[in-house]
Parts: sequence; C-alpha cells; structure tokens
Amino acid sequence: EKRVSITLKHGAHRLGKRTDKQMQTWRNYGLGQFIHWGVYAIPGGHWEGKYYPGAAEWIRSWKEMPKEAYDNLYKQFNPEKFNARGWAKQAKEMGAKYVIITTKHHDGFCLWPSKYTDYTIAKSPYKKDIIGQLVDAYDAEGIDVYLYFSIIDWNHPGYRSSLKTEADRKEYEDFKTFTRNQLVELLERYPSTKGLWFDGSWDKAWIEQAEFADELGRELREMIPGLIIGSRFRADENGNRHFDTNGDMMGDYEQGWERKIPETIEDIHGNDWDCVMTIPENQWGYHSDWKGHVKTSNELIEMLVKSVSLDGNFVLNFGPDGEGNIRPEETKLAAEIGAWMDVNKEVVYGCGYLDWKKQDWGYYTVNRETGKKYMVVFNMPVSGALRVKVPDNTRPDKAYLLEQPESDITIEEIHRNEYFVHYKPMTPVKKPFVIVIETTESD
Ligand code: FHN
Repeated sequence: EKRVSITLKHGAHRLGKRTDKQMQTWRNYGLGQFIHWGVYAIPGGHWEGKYYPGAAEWIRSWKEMPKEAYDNLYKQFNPEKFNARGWAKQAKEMGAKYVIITTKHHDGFCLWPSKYTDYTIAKSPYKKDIIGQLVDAYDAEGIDVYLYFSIIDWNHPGYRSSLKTEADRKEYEDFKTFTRNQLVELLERYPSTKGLWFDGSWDKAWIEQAEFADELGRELREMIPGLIIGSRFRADENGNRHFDTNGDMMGDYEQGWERKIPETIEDIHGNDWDCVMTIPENQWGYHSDWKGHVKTSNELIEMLVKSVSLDGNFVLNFGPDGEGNIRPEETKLAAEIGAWMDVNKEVVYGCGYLDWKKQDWGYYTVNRETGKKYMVVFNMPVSGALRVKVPDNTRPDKAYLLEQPESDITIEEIHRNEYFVHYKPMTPVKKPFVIVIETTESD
C-alpha cells in the first residue's frame, strides 16, 4: 500500500512514539482506573419507575427524562459518603498507577467550582471541590492523575453539535472561549495533572475547529511540560480524527480502544494506546441495575495482561453512586484484581510486547528494562505441556513459577526453535499464574 504524504498544517506533529520521561512513565503504568461521576449517578439509570436501557451517564438524552428535571438534579447532589482518600486507597490496593477522572461529562456539570459557569459543584448542596479532593488523595497515594474532559457540553448556551447558520457560528465562538477557559482553569488549579483525556470530540462543529483545537493543545502543553493528550482531542484540517489525512496518529497515544482490545501487534501500528473498559457491557456512570454480562476478575485480569502484552495500558472504569459510595461489585473486583497484582504485578508494570509467537495458553510479557520474560497462563493445557516457539538464536534454559522461584520446571526441545514447558499443577488452577522463562541469546 502506497503511503500518502501531503503537507498538513494541523495533522500529526510527531511521527513515532514520544520518548520523554513522562511518556515512558505513562507507557509503564500497565493498569489504570477510570472514574465516571456526576449528577447522572442520582437517577442511576431510572426515572419515575422506568428503566433506562442505555449507559447511565446518557440518561438526559432519553425521551422519558425531562431535560429540566435532569438539569435540576445538581440541587440534590450531596454525596455525604464521598471519601476521596478511601477511593484512592482502594485504587492503590487494586494496583492502579494512574486515574482518569471525569471533571465534566457531556451534561456539562463540573465537579470543580469553575468560575466560567454556574453549573458546578459549588452550587450543589455539597459545595466542596470534588476534583481538588481527588487530585490530592490520588497524588498522596502516588497515583498519577489525568483529567477527563468532554468537549460536548449540553449545558452551555453556545454549544452546538453542528453549525448551520451564522448565528450558530457566533454562539459557538463563545463556546470555544469557554472551553479554552475551563481547560486553562483546570491546569492552573491542578498543576500536578499529568494529562488530559478528551471525549465528546466527534461533533461536526468541533471537527471544523482544527486550527483552534491545535492551537489550544499547544497552549495547554506549554502550561504543563510533558502533558499527555491522546488522539481523541482534535481533527486535522480535512476532518480526520485520531489519524490525520496521511494516516499518522495525532496526539500522544491512540484513544480508539474503548471496550475493545487489539488482537495482534499489527493492530496498534506502532503507537502507544490505552484500553478503557467497563465492568458491565456498557455502563460508565452509576446504573443501579446492571443488566447483561458482568465481567469477572479473571476476565478483567486477562484483558489487563493482554493489553500489556500488546504494549498498551488497561484502564478499568468505576461509577460511584449518588451518595459517593463505590458499589460493592466494584469493590469486590478491585480487591480480587489487587490480590492477583500483589503476587504478579511484575508482569504488568514496566512490561510490554515480547516478539515470540503467541500461544493458546495465554500471553507473554517482557520487562522493558531488564528483559525478564513471563508466560502468563490463562488456559492450562490438559497435557501439562505449554508450547513455546522462540525466535532464531534464542534458547530457553530455565523456567520457574513466579510464586515459587525454587520450582524448576522442565523444558523439552521438540523441534528447532520449539519447546514444551512441562508443568503439572498439584491443585486445580483457579487463577492465572506466571512462569518466568530465562533464555540465552547467541549471535
Ligand atoms: O459518550 C461517552 C461515554 O459516556 C463514556 O464517557 C465513554 C468513555 O470512553 N466515552 C464516550 C463514548 O465514546
């Protein structure tokens, strides 16, 4: 396929990965937490006895929900159980290295006391700055904070999804100024912020603002050197999002992996990426009544390891309720993931893709600095023989359980570059486990 290459003013400003310290830190997180919290947590997917089948944070767009009723919910927002330190501690115990917090979702309600609108936490009975408390609590736990910000804002009078008239354009100019002011305000108020996680940037109206968005991005990056912004922020001058007209990614990492994970290393085109994942099928904000499949910790751990094995980060979403509680289902999963991470975290932190052919038993990861290699086993073959195919000039010469370094696992050569790692667990395998595999490389 021939590569197009035209000169763009607002396309990608860098080819290939960022190599600076901040981005290396980002790359090595492995596991993150997402928090969707706002006034949508009050109805929790219900209105006047009716069940909203969509994602709870979208309830305002439901025909059964009067807009006015929704827009007045903030008058009841008083999450007395909210304990930022408790949330941060739980995230730490789960093993999260970074958190992405909704400062405002599409409804426009601000969890910080923005001076540019009245639709904020300051006007709720709760009054106190929620973002400030979360930033302090997560900073104190050593978890890096990223601010989620929705470009869509259903509350701002100048917001439009498309610009059809001159009057629309005029109004939208106010909205652009407001958007810029709020972003500058956020970075000024919370200077420990490591990055911005943009969303709701798919409107035609926003896509047409290539120059403005590009300039804004530059301004924000100047405010916090090393600031990380993904590919969901801006479009190029031809309206292409994520990837510009030449096919080059715009931003520091690919933000297109929402509720899905790449299958192979080719799928990521050499870019950094994160996967953001819900626990039920598609609920981000609090929905009191999860319907359908709810993921188990083993499934989530597999998604985490799969992401790391393909050079990405895995970010698990939490949707606290209207009182500020993290729901018991989420607490239980966080504890189960945390227990697994306690023993196995070294296969996640600082690890990435190992260039060995993937096998059915699970995933390889490799520590980017030390080169230590791991086999993370999710499907134990009944034969007890785990197939390993290695590149030329690589000989596996020792294998042992991460949990039991003294365990010496037999390696049998079956063909050139192909081996069996023989392991017969004494008890039924209920959790994914790790085999460390040591190799000698020759020229
Ligand atoms: O519409 C939102 C949705 O509510 C949620 O915030 C997710 C998170 O990635 N983003 C949008 C859908 O892509």
